[in-house]
Amino acid sequence: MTEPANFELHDLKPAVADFRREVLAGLAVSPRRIPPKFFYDAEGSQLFDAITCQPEYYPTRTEIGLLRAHGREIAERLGRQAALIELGSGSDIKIRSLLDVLRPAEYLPLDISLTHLRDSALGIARDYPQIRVRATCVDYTRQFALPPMSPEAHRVVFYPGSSVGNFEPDDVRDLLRWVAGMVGPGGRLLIGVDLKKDPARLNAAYNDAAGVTAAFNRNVLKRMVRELGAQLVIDDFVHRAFYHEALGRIEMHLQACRPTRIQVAGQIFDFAEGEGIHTENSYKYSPAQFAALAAEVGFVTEQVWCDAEQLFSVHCLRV
Ligand code: AVJ
Repeated sequence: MTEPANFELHDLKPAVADFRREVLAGLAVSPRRIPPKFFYDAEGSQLFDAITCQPEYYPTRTEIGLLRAHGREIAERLGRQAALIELGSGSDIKIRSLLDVLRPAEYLPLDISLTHLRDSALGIARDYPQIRVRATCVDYTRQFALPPMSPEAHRVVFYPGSSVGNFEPDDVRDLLRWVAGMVGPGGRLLIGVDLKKDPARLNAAYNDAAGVTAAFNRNVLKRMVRELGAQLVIDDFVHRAFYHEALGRIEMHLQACRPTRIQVAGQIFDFAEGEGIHTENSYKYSPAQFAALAAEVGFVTEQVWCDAEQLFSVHCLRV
């Protein structure tokens, strides 16, 4: 099928060499770690989509509920004639509900997962022929140049899904500072942030009964086999996820359930039983905590929407 005229794709996808370098560096330190951005190859993005449908995983459906319930108010806050930039373009439903009320001239989705990005951005270009879709496959945790957009359009950055929770407290300031520059005067940041809550609820969300989160976590090992030719025994690693209340974060690990070894790129990494690889942190915030953090880098909180159960929040910020 030919691509629609209002669609373009910029491919700044990280090379396999970047994955290899970060895996080797992360396995060489103690405790061992692999950054969560490497979950999202084609299979990982599919597994993540499956997570969002699990009954225990409340964030996605709660955020969609907030965007729908407050769509008109959100559109008024964000203003019309905007260029809409989406970081980590995830769920189609979220962005479509925003596009329906915002009707921007341009939509710029950024995502690290190429196939996922292309499929979703192409679908949007076809369904919204008046919107210019400029998709960029990129690791947005590093500095890069945005594709050109009309200078007069005021900019809205949409950062859904509480992906901001993946950043360490120190790094989150750098990220928000960079986003503030992208938003600019007159622009807005609309960001979804998962809330602190009963640990039992959090633990359940990252330990779904169907085992989808476990498969998502272990996919990074499969990816090492597929892309780096690693030799390892997947079944020697089990999924561990728990809420660390003092640090306010979910931690995910791949823990060796027996002594085992990973060979990759000519190097050998031995694991004692119980030793693990730290694969993800997902920080949770209270609305006030997040507003204070954003204020540190110059954001003003205009409005925060939360659901009745206080599970999830959507913040509208300006610089
Ligand atoms: C996409 C980072 C927001 O932390 O909830 C879901 C990723 N990891 N289940 C999250 C994830 C395990 C998700 N974020």
